[in-house]
Amino acid sequence: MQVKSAKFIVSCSSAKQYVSEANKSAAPEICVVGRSNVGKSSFINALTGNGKLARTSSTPGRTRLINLFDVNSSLFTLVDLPGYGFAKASKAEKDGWDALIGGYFESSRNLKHVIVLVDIRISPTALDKQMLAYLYHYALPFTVVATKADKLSRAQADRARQTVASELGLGKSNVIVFSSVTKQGLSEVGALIDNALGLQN
Ligand SMILES: Nc1nc2c(ncn2[C@@H]2O[C@H](COP(=O)(O)OP(=O)(O)OP(=O)(O)O)[C@@H](O)[C@H]2O)c(=O)[nH]1
Ligand SMILES: [Mg+2]
Repeated sequence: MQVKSAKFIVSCSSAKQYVSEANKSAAPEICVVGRSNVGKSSFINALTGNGKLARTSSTPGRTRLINLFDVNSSLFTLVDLPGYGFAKASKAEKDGWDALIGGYFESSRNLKHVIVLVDIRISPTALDKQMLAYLYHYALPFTVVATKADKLSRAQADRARQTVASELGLGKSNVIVFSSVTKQGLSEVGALIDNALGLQN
């Protein structure tokens, strides 16, 4: 998969709004989930080769809406979800995010694959495990991408990949080592998306 064009479509503040937007297109969807500040928006920018497409921030909890991006003129829609587990969020904010994320998974009809981002330096949290349990429950195919690998040496990253995989009960091959800074892992993610979309590669 080579990204030729990537465009922001719309931000949705409710699952209802997402449904009405999604109904306008038959494009398959790939979504990105993960803990707040893990690097979801940076991942989308790295993948699309557009550093300014998704808004990134060093302040956790930046993305508060469901953001839709068109890739290669309806080849697929990339979905940037708000991060979970932002410790400083109020109860009302947390409930709002849960409703948005849960509402998205329950109403998405064209979702082909979920990319679960974890920080390669941090053992997956209870919330990451809960997310995986949720994805198994709904039989949604997913792959774990361990990002920020540029913060570790190659050897450390390889060990960390093993830790992340075993913590989540996955084989090592189900965890892609990635960095939005160095673009390490980009071709593996591209191949994964090709597969998810049923494209030849
Ligand atoms: N070194 C390094 N920093 C990264 C990487 N990915 C993201 N970051 C940094 O991590 C911070 C958070 O990145 P975002 O992409 O905004 O994270 P997010 O998951 O979208 O965050 P929320 O929308 O708040 O949930 C920013 O300061 C990024 O520059 C990476 O691969 N390597
Ligand atoms: Mg974000």
